[in-house]
Amino acid sequence: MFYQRPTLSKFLIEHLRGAPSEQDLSALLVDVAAAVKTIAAVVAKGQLHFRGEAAPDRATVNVHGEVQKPLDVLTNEIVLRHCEWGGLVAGMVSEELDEPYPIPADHRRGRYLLVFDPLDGSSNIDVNVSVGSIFSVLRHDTEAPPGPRDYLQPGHRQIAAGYAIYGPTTMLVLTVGNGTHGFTLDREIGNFILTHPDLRIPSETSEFAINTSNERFWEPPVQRYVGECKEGRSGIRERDFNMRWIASMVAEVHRILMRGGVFMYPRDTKDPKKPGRLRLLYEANPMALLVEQAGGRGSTGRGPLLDVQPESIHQRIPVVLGSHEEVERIERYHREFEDGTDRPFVSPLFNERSLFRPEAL
Ligand code: AFP
Repeated sequence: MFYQRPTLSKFLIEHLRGAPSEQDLSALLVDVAAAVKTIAAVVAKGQLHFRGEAAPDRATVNVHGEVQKPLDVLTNEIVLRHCEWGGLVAGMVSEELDEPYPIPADHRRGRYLLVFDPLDGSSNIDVNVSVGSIFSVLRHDTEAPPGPRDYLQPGHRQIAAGYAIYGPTTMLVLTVGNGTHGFTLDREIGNFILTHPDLRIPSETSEFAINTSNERFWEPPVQRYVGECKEGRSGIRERDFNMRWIASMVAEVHRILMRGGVFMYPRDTKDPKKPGRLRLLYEANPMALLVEQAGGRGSTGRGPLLDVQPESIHQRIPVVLGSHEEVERIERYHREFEDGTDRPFVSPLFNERSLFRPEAL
């Protein structure tokens, strides 16, 4: 029966029993789950949330110069309120806040740093497509209040990471360092139930996700990889591929955890000032940890995402993650591009590959 499946709390107690120093981690993740339940309720109301009047059109702008939707601001508040009071975190960084959030003086500070994107994919809110929240937990072992530099830890220093996806069902997918596990919100009892233990990403896939409207801005190794996928069985991959693009990273990563695939938001020349669109601390790092804990791989295209030393709290980074074999192939194409050995695949002479395919000779 459903009641025999572990709840989130039971799972955390069992998985953190051997780490007495992480009992606070269990409590923090329960607070994050409570914030997620509140956000799920707000997101599910859609326009009803504004009690009949039109959604407020006061546009605010976040640190990235992006227009903030009312829900961006509200969901940010929800996470801050749920996580600031418990004496578990020393400070927080949010995509929606220019600077790190200090814990109010009337609350005790804890030993963790919470870094989050409260509503990822929010440009999909108005069209009722799945959106999500992404979070990452880092350690802060000193009594002093954290400064910006305390958050600049490489992804392999995360002690927990996860996302919520607000779709037909609300799910919480997380890792505390021993596998990636999925919980489904049972609204009748208001609890997250373990429904997807030990998720594993197939190492091989025939499905890729990328915003192909940026194709002319991609670097040659990405153009090469996507071009081969599009050639399908008529090209060197000798099998057809499927493409998806939801424009909601949480939904793309969730699909990859459920059935494999590769997600790319690579470096492009569209805006030379930006090395990528996605943020390292609260999008790329938590997703890369979840994917690698499920047997996949997270990369910048040129190296492991989890090894990147952050330089600023809102730093952007190129992202390639998913099925191990495909990510390794994309990394190889970047190496071959850098050392010039990819020429036979990209020179104009060979662009018309049909002239040089064995069966065509
Ligand atoms: P928003 O939160 O502004 O909707 O951005 C979502 C996102 O950061 C990520 O979730 C998507 O994968 C990516 O941007 C979509 O980017 P494009 O709109 O350029 O396709």
